Amino acid sequence: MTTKLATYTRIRGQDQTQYASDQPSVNPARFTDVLGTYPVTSKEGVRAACIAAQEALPQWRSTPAPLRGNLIHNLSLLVTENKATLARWLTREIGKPYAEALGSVQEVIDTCQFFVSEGRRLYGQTIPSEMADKRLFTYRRPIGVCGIITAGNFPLAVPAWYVIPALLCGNTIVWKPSEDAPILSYLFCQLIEKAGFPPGVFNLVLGDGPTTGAALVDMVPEGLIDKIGFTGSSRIGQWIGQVTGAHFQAACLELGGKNPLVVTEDANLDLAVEGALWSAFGTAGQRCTSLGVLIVQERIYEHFMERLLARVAQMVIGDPMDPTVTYGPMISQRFLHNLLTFQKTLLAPHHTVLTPTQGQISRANPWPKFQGDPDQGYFAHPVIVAGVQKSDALYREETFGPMVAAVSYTDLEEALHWANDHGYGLSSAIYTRNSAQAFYFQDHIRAGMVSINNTTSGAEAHMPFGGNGRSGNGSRQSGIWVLDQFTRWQGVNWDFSDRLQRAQIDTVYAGGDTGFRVPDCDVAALSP
Ligand code: UN1
Repeated sequence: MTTKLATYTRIRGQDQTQYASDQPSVNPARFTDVLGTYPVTSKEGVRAACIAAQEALPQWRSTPAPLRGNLIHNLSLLVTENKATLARWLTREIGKPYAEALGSVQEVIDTCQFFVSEGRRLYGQTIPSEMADKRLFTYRRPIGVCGIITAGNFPLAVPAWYVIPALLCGNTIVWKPSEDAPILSYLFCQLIEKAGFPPGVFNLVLGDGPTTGAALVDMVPEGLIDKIGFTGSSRIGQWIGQVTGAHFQAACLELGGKNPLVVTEDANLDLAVEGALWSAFGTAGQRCTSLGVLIVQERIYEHFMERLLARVAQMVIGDPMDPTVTYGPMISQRFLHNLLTFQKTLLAPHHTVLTPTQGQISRANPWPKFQGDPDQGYFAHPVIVAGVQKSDALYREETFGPMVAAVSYTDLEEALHWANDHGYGLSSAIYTRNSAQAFYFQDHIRAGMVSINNTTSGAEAHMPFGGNGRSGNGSRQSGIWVLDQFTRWQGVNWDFSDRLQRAQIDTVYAGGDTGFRVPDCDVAALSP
C-alpha cells in the first residue's frame, strides 16, 4: 500500500506555501517498497504550526490536569488496540526487528499509563510560613509551546517520552519527527486526534533536521517556542543549547553516547557475552544507549573475545520480519553512509578489526547467516575493533551502528578511566559478581544510567533517562523526573493577617527576639 500523506498540522488558514515538496519514505530492508510520500513543511508552515500551538495554549493549560490525563488514557487504549499494526509499520519504515518494534510501541503504552495517573497528582507542596496568618504553596505550571525534535531509531517511544508528559502538564506541542519515519509519525498524530486532543494542541511538521528542524529552533528567537526537546547528536544539541540559552531557556537534550560495558574477571561470562552482543548489535547499534567501548579485564580478555566473536559469527542478520534475526538494516541510507564513512575515517593502522568482515553487506560482501536479499537494503556488517587508544577519534566519536571498540584493563580504576574519559555519560554497564566492584563502579561512573549485570540499553519508561557531559545537559526524561522539564515551579505566599508582614523583619520569634541562643554551658564543669 502506498499512502500519500495529507498535511497534518492543524493550522488555521493553511495554504500551499506551507509545504515545500513531497519526499518518499522507503523501506530500508526492501527498496522496492515505498511506503508513501510526505510533504516537507516550509519555514512558513513551521511558523504557522507554532502560532496554532500558541493559540491553543490558554484553553489547554486551564483544562484540569485529571481531564488532560483522561485524553492520555484514551491514547493509551488506542495505541494498545493498534499495537501490532503500529509495530508492522515501524518495522517497515525503519527496519527495526518486529519483536523490538512491538517493544518500542509498548514503551509508548507504558509512558501513557504512567502519566494518566500523574494527571491526578501533579503535586505541589504546602509549606509552613515563618509568620502567623500566612500560607505558602507551590504549583507546577506549564511552560508553553514545546518544539519537540526526535530521531528515527525510536520513532514512537522517544517522542512519547516528550509529548505525553508535556501534554499532561498543560503544554502545547509542535513535533518535528525524524524524516526517516514520516508515515509512522502521521499515524501517531491520527491516534492523538482520535484520542480527543483539541485542535492546535498537537501539531506535526515534517522534513529533515537542517531545514524543518532548524526552522523550528528559529522560532525560539521569534518568541513562538518556549521550550525545545531534542534527541539527536551532541553537535546539534550543543547548537540548540546555545540558541535556547541565549533566550533564557533550558532545552531538554538527549544526545549521543559512547556507552561502556565492563567485564570483570569474576563475571558470569555466559551472561556477559550475551549482554555485550545485545548491547553492541541489538537495533544494529542504533540506540543512543548502544555499546561503544567494551572494557574487559586483561586476564580474561582473550578468552572473552574468542567467545564473543564465536557468538557474533552465529548471528543472523537481515529481514526484520524474520524472528531469528538479531538485527535488520540501518534506519536509512544516511545512517549506512555515516557508518561506512566512520569505518573509513576512524580506523587507523594501529587498530585490529577482530571481526572477519566490515562495510556494507551485499552479495559481493556477504554475511554468512543472512536472511533475505542483502542488495535490497542498507545492511551493515558487525565490526569489533581492538587496539584502540584514548587519543583515537574512534574512542571519542559515537558511530551509531554495529561498530564497537574493545580494550583490556588491569584494575577497576583503569576500567573507569576507559569508561569516563571520552566525555560522554549516557548509559553504562558492568558485569561482575563482586558487589564491592559493582558499588565502586556505580559511585564513580559519570553516566546518568548504570546497569549491573544487564545491557547498556533497555531503560524502562518510569526510570530517569538522560545523560551527562557530551550526552546532555543533565535533563532527565521519563517518570516523575521529566515533570521538571515541562513545568516550572511557582511559589505562592498568601497573607491573610490583614497587615504588612515583612519577611525576615517582622517575623516574631520565640521570646520576641531571634530565638537563637549561644548556650551558656561549660561542658568541662559538667564532668564528674
Ligand atoms: C534512544 O536510543 O534514544 O534504553 C532511546 C533503551 C531504550 C530507549 C533508547 N528504552 O535502549
